[in-house]
Amino acid sequence: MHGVVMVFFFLIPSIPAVLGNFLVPIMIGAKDLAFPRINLLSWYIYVLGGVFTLFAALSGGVDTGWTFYTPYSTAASNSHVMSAALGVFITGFSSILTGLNFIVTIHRMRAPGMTWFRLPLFIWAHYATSLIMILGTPVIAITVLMVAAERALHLGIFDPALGGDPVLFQHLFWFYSHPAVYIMILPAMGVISEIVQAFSRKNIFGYSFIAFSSLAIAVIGFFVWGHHLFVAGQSVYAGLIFSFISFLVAIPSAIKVFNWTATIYKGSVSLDSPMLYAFGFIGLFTIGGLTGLVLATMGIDIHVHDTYFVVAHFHYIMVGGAIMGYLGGLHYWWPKMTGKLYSEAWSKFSALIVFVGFNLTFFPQFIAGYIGMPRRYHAYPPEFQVLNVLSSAGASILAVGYIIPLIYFMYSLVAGEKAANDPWGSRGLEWEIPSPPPTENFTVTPVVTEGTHQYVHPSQEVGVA
Ligand SMILES: [Cu+2]
Repeated sequence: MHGVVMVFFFLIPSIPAVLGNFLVPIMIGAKDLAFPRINLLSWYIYVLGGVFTLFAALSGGVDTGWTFYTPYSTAASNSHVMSAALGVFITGFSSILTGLNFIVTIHRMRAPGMTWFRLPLFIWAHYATSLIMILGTPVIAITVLMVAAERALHLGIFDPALGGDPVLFQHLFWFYSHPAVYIMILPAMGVISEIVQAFSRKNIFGYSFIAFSSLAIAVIGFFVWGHHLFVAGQSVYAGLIFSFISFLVAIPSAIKVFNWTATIYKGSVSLDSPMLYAFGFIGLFTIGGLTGLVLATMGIDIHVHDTYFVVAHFHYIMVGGAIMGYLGGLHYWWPKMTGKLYSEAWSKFSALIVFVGFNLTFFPQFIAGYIGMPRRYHAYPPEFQVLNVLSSAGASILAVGYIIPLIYFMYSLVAGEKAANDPWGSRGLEWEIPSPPPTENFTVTPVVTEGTHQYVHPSQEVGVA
């Protein structure tokens, strides 16, 4: 249930729904998304799906794991698979409608002068994410529908006794769920591109490489799903090809990491809390990405398959990457969204706590997994005890790191100082309108003459507006 809730109801919507809905129109100089009512509809659909899945969680849970693998999910033993799967099915439409809304908005609603190559990199990231949402989400929706149909009607899609194939489910599931990793990480990458420029006082190094690497990740991401089936009886030749293509995804990801680093290099870097999260993202995402290459290597994957090594790897991507990006973005745009400032000292402190707690939680799991601790077991031999205690201690510290922002953000809403239009001294359309922005964002449609983050070198700065 942790996996179902976190993947489908938190990580996938977190940045697009919270930051994207707010920022996509502003950043391109538009009054709102192209279809505001469909946007509201996608919120209601999300809530409805959440109700079904929460019902499954509260009434006993699902014992299949978040992946709903057959034959567990089609066996009659656990009745809550139906409502959990229905929740995922319903919420999928929220993703599809949001992706559609973003794509139409970015194509049709850009202000005069906002050409494709002046778009903020946050927008490119959301454009690439939207493509995956539209192309991938229908597949997971149909797949969970087939599981439900199989359970109810015994059609023989996945049940070998009726002529079905349980591995077919894994193909369908990962055809969506690998690209879904990029639905979760690409928006975070977009956030990091914005933060790195703003807090290094430099325009991005290699704009078009970052923009196109988002599209490359979205496209290549659809051809790597077989790396989840290395031990599922897939042919060695198919495995080799999926392994090779998985290695290819590392290229656009590495392009981003190198370009962010080159942007920071010789920049006028200030270590405000959004930038601390960006540093966290770059380091932790790199560890997550490199261990992804380890897992994409077939021989090693057979050794560490279904161990805590995998758990550690994807949490470095999902938490070290996506959530670091989400928190960084939330801290960066909070003054814009609410018109209120929060405590800089507390936010730096909690960013540090999150970083320490995160690493203490998940780094020991690399070791535990490598020496053989399997996933999804509640009990383990004594030699894994120390590593598990470290993980539990880390998780407690991480929880503190998440609770502190909850407190100072709420405090800032009530008693925070008023935020100026541009509290960070950033350059971009969202920083030229009041905080919080008025309804329909702009009183006059802006005319765009340059890209975002065009900073002047301090020696040429005439005065601060
Ligand atoms: Cu994958």
